[in-house]
Amino acid sequence: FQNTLLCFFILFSFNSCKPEQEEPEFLLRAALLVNEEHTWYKAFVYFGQILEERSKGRIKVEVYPSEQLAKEIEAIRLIQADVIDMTTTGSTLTNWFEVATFCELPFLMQDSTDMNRYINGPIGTLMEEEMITKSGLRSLGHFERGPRHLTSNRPIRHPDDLDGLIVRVPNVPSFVTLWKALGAKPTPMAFSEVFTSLQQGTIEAQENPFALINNAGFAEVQKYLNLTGHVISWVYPVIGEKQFQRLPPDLQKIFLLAADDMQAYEHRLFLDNEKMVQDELKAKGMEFIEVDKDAFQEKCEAAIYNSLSPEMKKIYDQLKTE
Ligand code: CS2
Repeated sequence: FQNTLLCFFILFSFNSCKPEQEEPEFLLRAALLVNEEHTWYKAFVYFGQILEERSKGRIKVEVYPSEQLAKEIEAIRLIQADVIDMTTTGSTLTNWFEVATFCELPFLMQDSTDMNRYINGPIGTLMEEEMITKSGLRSLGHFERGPRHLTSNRPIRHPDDLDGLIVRVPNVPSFVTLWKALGAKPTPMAFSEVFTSLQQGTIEAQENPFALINNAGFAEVQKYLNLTGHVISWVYPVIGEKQFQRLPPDLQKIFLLAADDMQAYEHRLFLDNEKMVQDELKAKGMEFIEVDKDAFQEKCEAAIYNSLSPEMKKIYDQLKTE
């Protein structure tokens, strides 16, 4: 609640700072968890530029980085409450509908070919439908991410090395199941709290793709990058369905085409960036550790499967045999 108040305050004061500027017909606010250097942020800024151009100034986008406006879960709630309009999200949506778990289910996908098959297949369609009906959000495409890896201050080569390690995870049930099964102590926490918590030692480790590890400056507080690659995933840039429906048909068309262009733009940035961020992380002193991936997978597979509802188990079995 406090955050909601703060958010109203920020929005109000931002608006009242620029009375001389004419208000666009549609002002859309996006709350992102990444900072200004990350490809998602750059993609949203690009989206705003082409939308403003193509709508002849009728649509304007404001992008707020680093969870300044809202943390992921709050951002979803604020979009549902029609206070803000857009964000990026993925398996956090499992808190609203279970099928979202497949965006980031550990050891489910092997590579981006699998990923695209899921996104463009029946499971992707179901996810986008439930996103609208169960969480009031509309997908604007997807941003592919690199594999998630574990960072820590002692090398982790095998699940036995975890031994109660306190690992921060996003607020997503499958991540808790995974790290518990592996022998760590998973602690769900918003992304913007991770750096300070690592610094203060209330958590000892976290897991994310290279780009986000670099973006958040974790190299300053974590020595080892253990190449667990436990999750291959994507996130959805989203807008509130209410907000989308408020746009007249001509602007909806412009909006959806611009969203496709945003996705293509982000994907080019992502591919260019992937190798570069690894070099940067090494230059900042992180040591890359090869891990026994099979041991990780074997130790958690049953627990993850058993945590799924019967309906989700059916989908899982189907995905695995495709
Ligand atoms: C991020 C998120 O918080 C994090 O660690 O990597 O994007 C995470 O993947 C999500 O919560 C997905 O919804």
